Amino acid sequence: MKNGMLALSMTAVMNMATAADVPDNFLWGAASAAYQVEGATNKDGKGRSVWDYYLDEKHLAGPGISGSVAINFYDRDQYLKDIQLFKELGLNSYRFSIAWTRIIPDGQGPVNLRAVAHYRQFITDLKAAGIKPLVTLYHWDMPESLSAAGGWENRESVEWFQRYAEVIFANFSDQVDQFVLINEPTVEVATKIMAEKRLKGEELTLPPIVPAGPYLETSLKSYNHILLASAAAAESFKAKGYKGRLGIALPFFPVLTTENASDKDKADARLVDGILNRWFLDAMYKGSYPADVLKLAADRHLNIDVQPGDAERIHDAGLGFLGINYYAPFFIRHQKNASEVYSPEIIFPKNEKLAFNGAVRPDQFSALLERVRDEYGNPPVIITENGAGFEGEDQLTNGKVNDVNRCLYLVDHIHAMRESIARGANVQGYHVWSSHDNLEWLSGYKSRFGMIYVDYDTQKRTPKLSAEIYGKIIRGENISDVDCKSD
Ligand code: GCO
Repeated sequence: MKNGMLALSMTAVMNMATAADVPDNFLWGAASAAYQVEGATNKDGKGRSVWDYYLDEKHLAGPGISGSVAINFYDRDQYLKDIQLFKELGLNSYRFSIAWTRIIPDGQGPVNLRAVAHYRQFITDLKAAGIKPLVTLYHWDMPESLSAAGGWENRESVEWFQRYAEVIFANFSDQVDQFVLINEPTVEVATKIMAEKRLKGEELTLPPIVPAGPYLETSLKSYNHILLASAAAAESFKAKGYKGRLGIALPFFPVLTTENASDKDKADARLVDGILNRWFLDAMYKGSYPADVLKLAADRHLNIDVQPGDAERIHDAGLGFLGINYYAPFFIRHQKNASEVYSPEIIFPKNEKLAFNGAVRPDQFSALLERVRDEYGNPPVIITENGAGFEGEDQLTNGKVNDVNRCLYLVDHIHAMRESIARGANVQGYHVWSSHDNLEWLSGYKSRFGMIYVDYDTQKRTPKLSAEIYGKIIRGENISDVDCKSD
């Protein structure tokens, strides 16, 4: 074999993303969230969530854009067809969320049995197709009245959520043995800040996902309450002796600086890592909040409502798995001429390939998984979200959608995950965000993330190239980058 050919075949081997080398009973899945897919926002006695308010009433994503129809996933005729597509794809796991406002329409009052029956039927239908449910209790859709009472900024949210979680466990734990309690605290808080700004007619260019300045206090306070709410739910689960395991889905952002970063850039990057990543991991696995972030809050006299015993309580709740949502790293630098010591800003280096949620960096996915292995005792991990969308990519032409960039993204990230598993990371499942194109919050329907294309006018579904290739990976075929080609 000529040297060149050897190099070529080595590359193909290196980039192979097969289903081999994953633990037994590995979950190969896809994910979605209630408000992004269900529609039927007035059906079966549903109450209003803050997203009904933001989009249906206040049109924050633009005129006529809301979750009132979405991809019609609440409808059984429709979702049965979707489950059939999942089955054809080979999924053995599906992550979806239950809407709090369907189960307890006003957030705190009586339980709505029609909604309980709906989700019980959905779970029965999934399981009949051989697909295991991974059920998220809360994916951003805070009941409107509770949001008006301060939402996660109010310490009472811990009890609000605990009661809701108790209702879910009582009604579903005979059918479901793995629950994700809360989804993506940091991104939810940032999105809410952005929505509230829009309500006032102001616009932020980016959601304040890297909290600084006026947003730091609100963010840290909410993160603490969200972690406490998860701990409280886990205490109830344990006290009742339910069988199964609980987790929380956290979006992690490896924090990078660019070449020639200054000491100030590096110091800000370290704090951003403290706020977005270590804040959660340290509390859960070490029983303390990171000292550098607490000092920053103290120096600024912020009221973040961290009380003695909070972090220990979060640690002692002992969640059974860590849900990781990974999309992209952040590149951080210190803002020019900033008066505050900690004044980070996100930058998008020109040499990076960019998806909607940031730079495409599978190497950082591996680095994250191995950091959790090395610094946090290698807990069981389920990848609860990983995926991408690219400007202008999802075009339906002659009945096909050749989403080559999404396909490459998935192949390369699954490969990176598999390498980390081979190096000992305790990863037990992987879920693509998302099964279908759906409502991307304040961005409306423009940004597509699905493996299944949705025509929003007709609700017709078309599995994309990425779905076909993901199915092959699940079936154990040797897939590499070269398989992601349009035909
Ligand atoms: C989440 C995510 C999803 C998004 C996805 C694509 O909170 O889990 O924000 O809801 O749709 O991350 O941006």
